[in-house]
Amino acid sequence: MVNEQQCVIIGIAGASASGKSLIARTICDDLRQDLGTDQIAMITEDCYYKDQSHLSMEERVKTNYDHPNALDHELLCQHLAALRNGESVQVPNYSYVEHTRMQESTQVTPKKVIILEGILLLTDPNLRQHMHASIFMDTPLDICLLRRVRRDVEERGRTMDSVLEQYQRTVRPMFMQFIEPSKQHADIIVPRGGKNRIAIDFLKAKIRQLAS
Ligand code: UZR
Ligand code: MG
Repeated sequence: MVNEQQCVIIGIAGASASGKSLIARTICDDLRQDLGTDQIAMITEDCYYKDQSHLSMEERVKTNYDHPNALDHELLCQHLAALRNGESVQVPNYSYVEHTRMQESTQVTPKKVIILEGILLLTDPNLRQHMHASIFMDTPLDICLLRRVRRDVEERGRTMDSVLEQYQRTVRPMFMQFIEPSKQHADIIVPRGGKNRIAIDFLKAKIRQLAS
């Protein structure tokens, strides 16, 4: 737990396609109306996948993206420390199609509230130290898989075969090894998914209180 009141950091973790981005976006959109448009930002752990521009496409496809080592958590920690210190940061842009960091980045200025979302956020003690509260999306895995197939084919340039192969090879085993055990670190566990309205309202109320 951190004590500084000027920047409230909330972490949302859970399986791939469990509704993390949806709940984070909903909370951000709703809170923007009360806190002011410029007072809340969402940061996605996916932006911190390591740069792989030095690798061939063939090699990039083999990377285990569901393992903590695929992520540059150190850079994310540095960015959180900077934001808490009142400094702006450049969040890398990541391409799921190219499987690497893009040239451009997105500037994030210091905010009252930062909502972090990502599969492996709660596995890292250094990241957990930055969070005022942490949430785990406990959506049933069959629902996550259904949503993942549709999303990765429609939005992330994949074939059905590649999504299913990746699911069996890394997504499910790494969920069991790293993500599910990280649930023990969450303050709140949200069942059913990103449209759980009561959970959203409770979280909004708590964030408002922390930010006031
Ligand atoms: P969310 N991922 C890729 O498939 N390719 C990449 O280049 C980077 C990430 C996937 C990753 C993980 N893994 O399951 C998912 N695989 O993105 C996390 N396999 O994103 O939480 O939005 O589902
Ligand atoms: Mg997401």
